[in-house]
Amino acid sequence: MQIGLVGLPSSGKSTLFQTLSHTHLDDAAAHRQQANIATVKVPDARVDGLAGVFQPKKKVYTSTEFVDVIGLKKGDRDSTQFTGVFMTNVKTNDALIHVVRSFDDELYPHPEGSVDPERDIHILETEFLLADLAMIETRLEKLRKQLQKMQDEKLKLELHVLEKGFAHLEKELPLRTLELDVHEKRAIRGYQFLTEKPLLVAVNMAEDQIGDKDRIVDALATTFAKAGIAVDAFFGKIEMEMSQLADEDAEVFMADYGLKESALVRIIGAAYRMLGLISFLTYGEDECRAWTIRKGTNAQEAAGTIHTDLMNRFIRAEVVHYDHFMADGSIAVCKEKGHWRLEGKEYIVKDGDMLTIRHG
Ligand SMILES: Nc1nc2c(ncn2[C@@H]2O[C@H](COP(=O)(O)OP(=O)(O)OP(=O)(O)O)[C@@H](O)[C@H]2O)c(=O)[nH]1
Ligand SMILES: [Mg+2]
Repeated sequence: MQIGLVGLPSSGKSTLFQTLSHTHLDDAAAHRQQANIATVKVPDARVDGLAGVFQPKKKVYTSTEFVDVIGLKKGDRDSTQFTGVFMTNVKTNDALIHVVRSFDDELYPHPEGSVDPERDIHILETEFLLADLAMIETRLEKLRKQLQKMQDEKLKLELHVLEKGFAHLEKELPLRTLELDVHEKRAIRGYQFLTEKPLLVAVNMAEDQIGDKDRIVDALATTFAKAGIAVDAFFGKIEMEMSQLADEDAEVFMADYGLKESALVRIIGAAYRMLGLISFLTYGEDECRAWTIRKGTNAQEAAGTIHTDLMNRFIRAEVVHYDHFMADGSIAVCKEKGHWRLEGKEYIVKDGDMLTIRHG
């Protein structure tokens, strides 16, 4: 999974990037005209829980990539930077986090002259919307010409979906809220439209806004719900400091600010929910490990994420839920209590299921 951090200049993208990836960027890297990329382990306390029981040789978390993209200003969609550096680094992302500034700091003036998160969300959404419109317009022209010369069912479907998309964007609605069936979705997947990507707004707050956090987040979430946008908040300056502390120190620091989880855990959790992702676990004395799948994946497909051989030679899956296992204390007790069971290939895997694949 790859998640891009986008936003206006000086909104705190590089600050959040460093917080999430526990890296340190020098000034040049934080503002340079190309993207910073980091692979980050997805924290999962369940992997630690299993490791405590099985004492495996290896603990493996899933990972995700964060991309710190250059800042974008109003009107940038017409610039070469937008079509070049920005698009290359954003198109391939599975989801976007729009970092919006809510802190005020004279040292780093806001490019729009004042702090206004709602306006900034609109600015970026509008840039993306106009970029998608322009792309569809060009493509529609070509498609119509092609279809005059020859009849092709695939191209006809593409034309139909793009026309639908165009009308939707003209109503100032992002493509992520356009209802399409699987065939229609597939017909335009190659375009990787910006407004089609799942979007989480991360409001970068000043320390003294802690008491207002929920109110600000709820208000923005209500305003942007119809655009299919999720909203969360972080405290750029202090959370970056926390991310550089040892775990125990960071916990004390976080508690002082009333934060229950690190920015990384909160943001990854939000990204998983947005993308409809869950994790299942495998366990044993060799390795305890988390695997990411889409909600709705069946046991045979889940086996395929471990190895294609396991999918092809799938017989049954031994399944026990992590919560049951930890409460019961061992597989033997899980079996006694009926918490351990055998499931066939059609079984829909749940978040936190511990699987062992029986294969031929
Ligand atoms: N006071 C305060 N300053 C912050 C906060 N978050 C970021 N900053 C500062 O604001 C400046 C800009 O932050 P960056 O993270 O570099 O912003 P950016 O979005 O990456 O900026 P560009 O890459 O130039 O577009 C930095 O000097 C940060 O230290 C915050 O929560 N409070
Ligand atoms: Mg930056």
